[in-house]
Amino acid sequence: MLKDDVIAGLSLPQKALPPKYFYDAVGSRLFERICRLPEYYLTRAELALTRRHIGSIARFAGKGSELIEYGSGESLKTRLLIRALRPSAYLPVDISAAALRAATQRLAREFPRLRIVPVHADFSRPLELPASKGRRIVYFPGSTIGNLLPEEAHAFLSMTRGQATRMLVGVDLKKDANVLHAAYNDSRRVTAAFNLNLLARINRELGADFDPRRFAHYAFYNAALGRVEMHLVSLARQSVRIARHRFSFDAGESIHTENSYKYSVEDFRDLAAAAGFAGKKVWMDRKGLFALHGLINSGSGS
Ligand code: AVJ
Repeated sequence: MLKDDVIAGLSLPQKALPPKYFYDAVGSRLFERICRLPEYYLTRAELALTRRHIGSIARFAGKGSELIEYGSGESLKTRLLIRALRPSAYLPVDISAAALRAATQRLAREFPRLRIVPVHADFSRPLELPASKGRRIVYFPGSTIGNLLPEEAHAFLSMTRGQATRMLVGVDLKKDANVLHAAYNDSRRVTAAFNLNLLARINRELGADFDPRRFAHYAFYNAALGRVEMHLVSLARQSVRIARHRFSFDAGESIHTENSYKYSVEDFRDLAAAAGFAGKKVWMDRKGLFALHGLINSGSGS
């Protein structure tokens, strides 16, 4: 599927690669470093708001419910939530088998009585979850939803409507473009390494011959579309071989590797409403950088 997606993406008029492929072992480690960067406020802001509002978040989620998390979290905020919620089961859903295993093992050690049901799946497509034994809450933190186009986010929310009546979604807020720019152009160039690792991964796994030194990390806030875009820009006219395919790049031509949509509270509530969810609660950090939305399935009557 990496191969098919790479061939298809590089065949588009605007070359593009899906951001879910950032997270191989090297990329996952780079992402953890991004989360600790001074410029990358998202992780700290979401953790701060979770600490600050954990009581009301857990009450909204319903103590003792089954907790479904998209993008398996062995993270601090997930552990806070588990401690406060005491879920009857925890179902982490992740595309990466390695990440899923690591999260499961670590949480099993920390919460020996918690029933953990790992689900290895790509949630950019509809998926079936194991049958539930009770009330369920979906947790989708980290502004991962920002990677989806609005129409994809709509489809994802509609799918989860069949899985739980309530949902918690972490969403990065719109803010000063300079703050956004710094977060995706850090001075240590970790984000650049994260972006460029995608080419190295394609070399490793598909035997391609990308020269990552001939591409540059480029990230900017596209205000008209409300998203940060990441690209890899070709520094020269060149061609690259992948399996039996060749792809040509003009100097300055880019591969679009990620969108990171930013939503005001209003924007996100409108998106959720169109997918059948009412925005019931919203929690923020003190600086107003990041939001956690508490959504209720509009048809559920609860
Ligand atoms: C994990 C998708 C929320 O978009 O901010 C970090 C990934 N990309 N730096 C984000 C990312 C560049 C991140 N998400």
